[in-house]
Amino acid sequence: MLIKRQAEGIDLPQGSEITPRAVFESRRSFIRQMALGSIASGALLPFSQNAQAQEGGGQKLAARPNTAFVAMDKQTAYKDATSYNNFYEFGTDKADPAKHAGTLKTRPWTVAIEGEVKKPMTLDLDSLMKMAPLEERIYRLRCVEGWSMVIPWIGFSLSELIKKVEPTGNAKYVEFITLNDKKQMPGVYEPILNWPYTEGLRMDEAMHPLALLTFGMYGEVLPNQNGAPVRIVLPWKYGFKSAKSLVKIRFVKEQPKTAWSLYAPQEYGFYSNVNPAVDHPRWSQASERRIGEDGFFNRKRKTLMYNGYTEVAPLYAGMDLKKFF
Ligand SMILES: Nc1nc2c(c(=O)[nH]1)N[C@H]1C(S)=C(S)[C@@H](COP(=O)(O)O)O[C@H]1N2
Ligand SMILES: [Mo]
Repeated sequence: MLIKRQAEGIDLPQGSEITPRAVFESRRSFIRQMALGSIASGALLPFSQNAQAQEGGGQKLAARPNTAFVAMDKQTAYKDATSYNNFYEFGTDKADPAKHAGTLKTRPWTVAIEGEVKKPMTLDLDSLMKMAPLEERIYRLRCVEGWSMVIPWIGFSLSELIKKVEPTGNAKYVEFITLNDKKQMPGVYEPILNWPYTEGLRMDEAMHPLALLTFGMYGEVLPNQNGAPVRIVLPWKYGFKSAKSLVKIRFVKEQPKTAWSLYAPQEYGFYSNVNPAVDHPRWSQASERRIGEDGFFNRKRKTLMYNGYTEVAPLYAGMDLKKFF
């Protein structure tokens, strides 16, 4: 997230709009060669390229690939996905989470499921992970700041958990509450956000099969900087909705307050669906930079409605998406 303290231009997308002539020329020759077929297009080789995305040497986590949820884009390199992060509890620089999240103790860990449910429960991590079979799904994730990644996540649909706790008729929203512990998280000494970091979804959004309760990535358990030991991943929404290191999932009647909308309500709405037609008040959302692809030949790509996950459109039928941003 871009914090306003950093205003004065440095928080705007940098570099890629300015194209020196030499780069422009070589790009043209590159495009010509592409057209002649002498350079293979990465977009046509997702699997061979993806084999190079690699893993990190963490604890392995087995999962069955779910081919119904496979972004065909080239995967982000493991190294990039684990060294360029937003996790403000560990600092606001992109490199901070990888540097500082080593102090996060991810076991023992419990997640409390409470509120408007017939079966409230507090589960340890192993019981939570056994609620449904683990799947690998390759999702794009698009940060509100204008960059994106493509990551092979491991988890199962949040709906699997929701069905087991049996929400009551009063459950209209789900609130996600994350760990707030000064001893483990140096960033929470800074009063940037109203800790704990919280997020939320409307019930029908939470039940959408795309919403992934996530325990791993790249064949391994989640690295701490990516939200270990359990997070949510919502690929059609801006990245900040995908809350990391969850400790509580609460079913509620009213739309919950969320950390970023409390911080700047005019900038970060409750829905925060990826939408290239609705700009952030301080920058355009029409395009994005794919992390790891910002070399000479890569132009910014167009941001897609719902980040390309148009199957969620019925959830928002009839809503004014400028108003409910
Ligand atoms: N608890 C918590 N969750 C968080 C954040 C955070 O600061 N704290 N940052 C969010 C933002 S802005 C983004 S873009 C994604 C980044 O996830 P990644 O680092 O795994 O790519 O995590 C989201 N989840
Ligand atoms: Mo983000």
